[in-house]
Amino acid sequence: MPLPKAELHLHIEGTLEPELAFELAARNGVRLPYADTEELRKAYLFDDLQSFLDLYYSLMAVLRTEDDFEALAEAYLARSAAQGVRHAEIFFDPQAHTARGVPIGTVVEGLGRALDRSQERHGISTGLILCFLRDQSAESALETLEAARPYLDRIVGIGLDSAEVGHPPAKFREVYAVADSLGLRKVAHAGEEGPPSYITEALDVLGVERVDHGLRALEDPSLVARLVRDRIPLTLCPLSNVRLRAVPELSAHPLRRMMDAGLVCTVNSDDPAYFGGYVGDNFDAVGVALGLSFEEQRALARNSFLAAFLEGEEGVREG
Ligand code: ES4
Ligand code: ZN
Repeated sequence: MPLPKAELHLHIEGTLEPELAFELAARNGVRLPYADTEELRKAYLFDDLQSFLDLYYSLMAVLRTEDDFEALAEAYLARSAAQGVRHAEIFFDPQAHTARGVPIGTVVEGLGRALDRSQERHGISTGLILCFLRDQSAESALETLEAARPYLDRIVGIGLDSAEVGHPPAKFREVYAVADSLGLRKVAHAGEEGPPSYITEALDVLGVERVDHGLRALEDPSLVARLVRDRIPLTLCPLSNVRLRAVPELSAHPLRRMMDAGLVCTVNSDDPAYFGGYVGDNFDAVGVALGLSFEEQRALARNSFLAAFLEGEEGVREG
């Protein structure tokens, strides 16, 4: 039996498996520049974040209808249930779809169909986190939040993703302030490829409650002290970090050092279709590579519930 866990760092578009991509391409009359799933899988060799993002955005061309987004979310929920996921806070990238002429309502309503029956069918409670693409303008982020207003009852929070370096958190000060006034929870990717100062800025300027990745936090001891003191959770993604070459190999991953420093760490899958595994696979792989005991793995799983935006539960900062 896998450990019960919450998944807090998961891009739903990053769960698009090659088989489903080809199925949706055929259904929608979209031509993919790969002969078959095998050839597509061979393209999953990345040098860095950008080389992954290029493929990630291009493959989204197959996602067009509510049915497509429903199928995508249903497949993720079924797979993650088998790996012990009981709660999932799911990122989505509306700008990657609206830019292609797919309205945000199609995305949210389609995903929502699968999420609405998730508790009953898979035993997984869910929430959506709307992510802004940081390599797009601050104005576009504000327009996206406006377009999302009719769907806010489905959305627990906002996040910030895509190409990090050169797009510091402060660029999005205004949209985070508006989201805060709407009662949305706040997270942001920071310190994946970008410097530790981006983590500090996400806390100071955006007021984030969790940091996505935060991998480079250890480079700044005063930042580590602050994250420990304020019990700010980090959503780490070990297999992602190896595939995108943020760490050279899993045995060199800083997770254990971060846990030993007293940081509130969680383990997540990021884009499981692209990075070689779902969240249980991440636990297993990093557990072996770093020699994590069962107790240590259980602490990581417990952290995931404490760090979740679950109503009426004891939160990590209160507990
Ligand atoms: C992402 Cl691994 C990663 N980093 C930043 N943005 C992303 N969007 C999807 N996966
Ligand atoms: Zn991510």
